[in-house]
This record gives sequence, C-alpha cells and structure tokens, in this order.
Amino acid sequence: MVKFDSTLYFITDSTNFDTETFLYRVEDALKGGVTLLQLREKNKTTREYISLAEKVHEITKRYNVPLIIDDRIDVAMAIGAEGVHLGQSDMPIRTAREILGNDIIIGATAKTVPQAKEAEEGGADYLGVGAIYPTTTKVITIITSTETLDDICKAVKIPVNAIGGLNKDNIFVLKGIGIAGICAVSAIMKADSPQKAAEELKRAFLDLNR
Ligand code: TZP
Ligand code: MG
Repeated sequence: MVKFDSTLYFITDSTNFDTETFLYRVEDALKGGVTLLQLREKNKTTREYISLAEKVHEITKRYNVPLIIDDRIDVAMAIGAEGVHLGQSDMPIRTAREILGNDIIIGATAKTVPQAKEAEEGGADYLGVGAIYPTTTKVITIITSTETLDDICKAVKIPVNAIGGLNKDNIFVLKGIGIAGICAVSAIMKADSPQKAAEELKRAFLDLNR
C-alpha cells in the first residue's frame, strides 16, 4: 500500500514534451524525492488520458508514490489510480466519495474557508490552496493570500498544500503556516534537471519547518 505524504506534490504538465521526454522527466522528479504525483491533462481525449495515465502509473508504482488524476474520476477508476483531484467546477467531493468509496484519495481545490470546510465535510483527504504567486502554468485561478491560506489551515483537520508559482527561492512566505506540503508544476517540470529541482524544493520546504 502506497503511503500518503503530500510534502512534495509534483503536478505534471506534458505540454511541449513528447511522451518519452515527459515520462523521463516524471521519473527523474520521482528520483528527486517527490512524495505525491498528479497527472494533470487538459487537452487530451479520454483515450489519450488513460493511455498516458497507465504509463505514468507504471513508473509511480515503482517509487511507491500515489498517482492522483486531475479532474477525471473515470480515468482514475479505469487505471486503478490511487486518487483523484477535483476543483470547484469538477464533480462535487461528496458525490465523488459516494462513487469511489473510502479507499481512494480525493483531493480538492479550495480558495476560501467555506470552500475548504465544504470539501472536508464532503470527504476530501487533502486540499490544494492557491495560487500563492502568479503562475505561468495554464490555469484559471486567482491569488490566494497567505492569510487566507493560514485561515484555511486552522479551519480544517485534513492536510493542506500550498500551490501556485512556488519555487525554492520564494516559499519562505509560507513559514509558520501549518501546511502539510507544497505543490509545484513549473519549478520541477521546466527545470533543466527535474531530479535536482525536486531535491532542492523538498529541502527548502523541510528547512522552513526546522
Ligand atoms: N492551481 C492553482 S495554481 C496552479 C494550479 C493548478 C498551477 C501551479 O503551477 P506552477 O507552475 O507551480 O505555478
Ligand atoms: Mg479540475
């Protein structure tokens, strides 16, 4: 059984990479100590999403890291992924929990305390909160202040991860806030060495809490 640990939550983006390069970079990041991995695809057909998810799952299983599928509970079920991540316009958490049962990880995006509480009450296992900084990753989002992030951490019992524009040089703003971990796309995906980037980001986060 793979263990849930959101310390370094790597969210992938295959845009501009061929499949081989993408998979190589995913594995490289895992070598660098990624603890949770989300496959996030916005422009793939269902068949393409499933096909890529199967390939990524073969890799994550070797590293004992849970694979979370963004948006799509059908894709998660089809490949036996460990979890699914749902945003505010995706299936409601409670509905997903009813369909998926208790053995699958369900993550939720929350930008306010009411959204966070609703997700927790609906059965979410963790929250992603942001964007903390402006992001270059394709996403419709708004900036979430570190004050709101702090309020959310205090309002729920489930683990909370910060997301959005985070890198090793700017996560100091999260010091003292009770987050369980950080999420990153570009800081790892676009790095010359995803392994080194993951190692450095994880070290920077762990150093915050020393
Ligand atoms: N949700 C809020 S910000 C974001 C998502 C999916 C993208 C984060 O990407 P990056 O590259 O780490 O800023
Ligand atoms: Mg979504």
